[in-house]
Amino acid sequence: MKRPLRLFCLVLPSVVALLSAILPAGARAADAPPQKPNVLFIAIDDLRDWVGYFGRNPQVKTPNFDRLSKMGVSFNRAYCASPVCNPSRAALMSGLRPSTSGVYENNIDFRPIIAPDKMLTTAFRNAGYIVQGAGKIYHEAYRRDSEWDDYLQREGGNPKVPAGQSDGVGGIKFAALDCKDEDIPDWTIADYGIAALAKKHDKPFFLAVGFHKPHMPWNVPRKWFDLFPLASIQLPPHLDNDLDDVPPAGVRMAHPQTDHEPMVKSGRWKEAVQAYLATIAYCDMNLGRLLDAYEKSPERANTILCLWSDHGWHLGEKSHWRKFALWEEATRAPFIWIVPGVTKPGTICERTIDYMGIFPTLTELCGIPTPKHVEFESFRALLADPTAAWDKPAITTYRYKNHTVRTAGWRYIRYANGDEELYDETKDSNEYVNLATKPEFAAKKTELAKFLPKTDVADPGGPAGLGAEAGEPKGAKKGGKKKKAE
Ligand SMILES: [Ca+2]
Repeated sequence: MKRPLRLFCLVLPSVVALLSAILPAGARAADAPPQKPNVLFIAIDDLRDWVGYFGRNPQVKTPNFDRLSKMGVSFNRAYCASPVCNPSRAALMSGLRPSTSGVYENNIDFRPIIAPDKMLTTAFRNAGYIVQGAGKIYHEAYRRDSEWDDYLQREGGNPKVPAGQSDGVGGIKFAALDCKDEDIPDWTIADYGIAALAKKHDKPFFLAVGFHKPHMPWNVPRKWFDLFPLASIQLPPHLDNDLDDVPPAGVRMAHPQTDHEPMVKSGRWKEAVQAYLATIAYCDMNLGRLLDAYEKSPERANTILCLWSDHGWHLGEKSHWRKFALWEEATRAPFIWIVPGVTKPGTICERTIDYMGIFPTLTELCGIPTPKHVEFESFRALLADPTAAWDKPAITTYRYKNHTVRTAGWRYIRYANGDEELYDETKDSNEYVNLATKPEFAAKKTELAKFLPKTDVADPGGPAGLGAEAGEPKGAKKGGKKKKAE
């Protein structure tokens, strides 16, 4: 660079700074850096890959998820850090994996373990954002109001199933109700988001809206059930003997005797599927109300939207129900982003995404320093170009030392006792055939095992969950975290 030009470049920033300081606000607006982007952060509870864009279940009715999907980038292979509400959410919000924090289960209160200053909310507040929320962002009982500038305090309770009416089969709770959409807390939670989006803000905002549905109980107004006539309900693809080649630690996770066997015996499996579909449709309606507000928002052009569900759900696949497992149904979840100026409408990303990337991606997009403790890296490049190179697998952990590694083509599971599963996703997307015992796949297992977490903090809640049941070596060292399970 020639000397006069270089001198000019050195002096220019000082001149700009000086002018900014002396000119009135209106005069320098054109030169001012754009305001940091706002964030609409939408959490869904227990919504598996039964959303239109996945093409996984043709029965689903999700017009508003589909509408959102057409507005931004939808991820086909996004995986939670843990297939359980509290550990999934604590990890996503803190940037610390369950195997690092020891927050493995719902009964482990993360608050004494992970300080508020580690949290995504704190990173945004420190950057000058107004941070507000409603509904379920963290597992309900563990919310810290001190993390938020404002939080919806009264969202109401779920309507009750009338006496004498069946409320489901065992622990799988479902019933069509004669109530109104407004009677369910998610309506009020959406209202909070709608009101916040309608306001003009003088500071950038981080607005978190956490819907409870389709978490159980699957109790929503009857009209949502009527969208899915029982006679038309298809059971999810499954093999009755699918667990035959699953090792003992995996069978313990499936525990068919708890939910699946009673469900089959009751003859109500299709009713349960209908109820989950109905509850997803109810959730979709509230998402639509929120999207209307987002599209009308005065700050729409500068507002990022990030939607995630905390994990997936089984409805009888592998004779398993609920989350609490390391297979595709429990670990994969809907994940959709709109980033003004970055994402292209209606694009699908096939790369494997680990939810641990949410924190650093949001901070990067908003020009906020990513705290050092955050364990993963930003996937901003995939938001800009969903086909960009990306070779990071997604890791999911359930209880102490049980992990799964998901790459584009493979799933590898290793339980605490050393039991393993391996699935070739290109040929077997239902994960029916466990290849882990076949010698010709030894090298593939070794390759995938390299991605397993290097740290496995002992379960602070006591016995190391399935690890212990599955024959964890006696005398395994307990970590320093002393919090008792509640
Ligand atoms: Ca099988």
